[in-house]
Amino acid sequence: MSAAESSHPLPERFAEAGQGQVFAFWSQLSEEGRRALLEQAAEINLDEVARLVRTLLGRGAAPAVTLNDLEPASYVPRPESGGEAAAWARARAAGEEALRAGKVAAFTVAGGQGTRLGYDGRKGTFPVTPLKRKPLFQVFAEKIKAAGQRYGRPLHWFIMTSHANHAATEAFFAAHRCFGLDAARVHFFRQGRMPAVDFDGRILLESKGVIAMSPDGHGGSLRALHRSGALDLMKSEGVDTVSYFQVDNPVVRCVDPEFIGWHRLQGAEMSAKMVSKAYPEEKLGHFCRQHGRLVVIEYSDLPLALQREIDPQTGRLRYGSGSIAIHILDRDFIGRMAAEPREGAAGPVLPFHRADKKIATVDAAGNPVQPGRPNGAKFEMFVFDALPFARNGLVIETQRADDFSPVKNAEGMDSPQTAREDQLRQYVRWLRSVGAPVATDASGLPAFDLEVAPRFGYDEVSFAASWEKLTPKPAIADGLYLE
Ligand code: UD2
Repeated sequence: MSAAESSHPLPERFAEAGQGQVFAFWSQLSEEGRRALLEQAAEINLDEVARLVRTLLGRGAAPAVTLNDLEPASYVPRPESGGEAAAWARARAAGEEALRAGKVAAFTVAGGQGTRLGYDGRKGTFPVTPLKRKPLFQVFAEKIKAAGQRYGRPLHWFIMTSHANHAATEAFFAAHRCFGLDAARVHFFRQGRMPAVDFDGRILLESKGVIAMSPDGHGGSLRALHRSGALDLMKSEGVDTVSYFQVDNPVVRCVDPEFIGWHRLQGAEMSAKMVSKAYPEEKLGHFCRQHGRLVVIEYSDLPLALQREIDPQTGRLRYGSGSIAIHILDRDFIGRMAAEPREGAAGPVLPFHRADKKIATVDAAGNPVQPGRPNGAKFEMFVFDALPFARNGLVIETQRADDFSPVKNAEGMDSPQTAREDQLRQYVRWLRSVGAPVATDASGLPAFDLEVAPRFGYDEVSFAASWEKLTPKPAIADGLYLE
């Protein structure tokens, strides 16, 4: 052991925790390599890793998700599906009031790896609009700016990145001057990471001096908001309500007054939007009640037989209430959920999920190994696992067309093509709502391209307001860009 190693407490702590292999190649590393390894090692909470190994990997480990005592959760239906219109109007008014008072911040999780889209972890830079090919981040930036103008209070926007895409994300915004937003109100922070372990619970090295680390899941956003100082900043700015959405969804309403209003009027600490699943196998979480608490059971955890089960009373899917990953969270609730658990300490703890993966590593001699089948596990937290801990957790219905068309796959379902078509259909609906005729096919698609800039309209209400002021009205034709 070298002088540098013996003088540093970390290698000894790892050895005591049975993780000494992390420093197996120490003597072969350069000074810089050693510093980098120590830095990585310092990110790791060894008690937490030991707990996860015991509870998720150990013999007799309890499954992370159980299905006993499960029933569908209730939700607040929209007026079109029988909900009370006056209550929705009250919610809208309350949400608008909160926006006018500057109490709301937007929050995007953009730390995913974007593997399915094949876009190298920088999904927010993906060009997504039909005509102008604006990237996802620009779409959100313009919606957030427009909402700030509408309510007379510019919004703060928090963006969670990963270690892999942080620098590229910041550079992208800098190159585009934050797409017209005040840079002082756009905040980037990196999410946490977790080490991958083999099936005996030993932390894996990716190479001799690099630990195999991966993002800790979007649930890690709660800790990262706290750690980065974002929660303190919100407090000093009078923000108490956080509007959470994913980077892959161009049609999302980044701050939806009805949703914000329902959350606040119901005194909820966390709320979620639901849509009816389009088909039983659609890859959405399921809103359920379990042991009296609101939970989301991910599509991969709910057996297909249950996903396909029909409720005989309604003739519809029994577990048809799908989570589209749009939430409102109270700032103080995030703070409570963000505490990293200490062994044996009480308090709410966001659970980790285990995912078995093929993890590139090194053998005992330090030679690279590319496994052909899973050789270890990664650990991730999911933000919706905070719901059961929330006081008055709430689910409201939304119309899919107004909130959800994700870009996940290169082709087919949930692809750039489907998102493009859904944006076009949305513009057509807005135009028709103000009486402008647009010819479409049976699926609502126009025969030509058009686009509406968020500053002209980012929902039906803001679109109608701009349209009314527009003179003369433009011809609805190929290439129409309303801005
Ligand atoms: C997510 C939900 C699913 C449904 C669907 C809607 C999970 C586990 N499932 O499925 O129930 O709501 O979305 O679109 O979330 N991210 C990070 N850091 C990470 C991992 C992910 O920031 O460590 C972000 C990622 O950039 C993206 C979002 O979280 O914005 C969703 O991640 P995903 O694509 O892995 O989730 P998906 O599509 O399996």
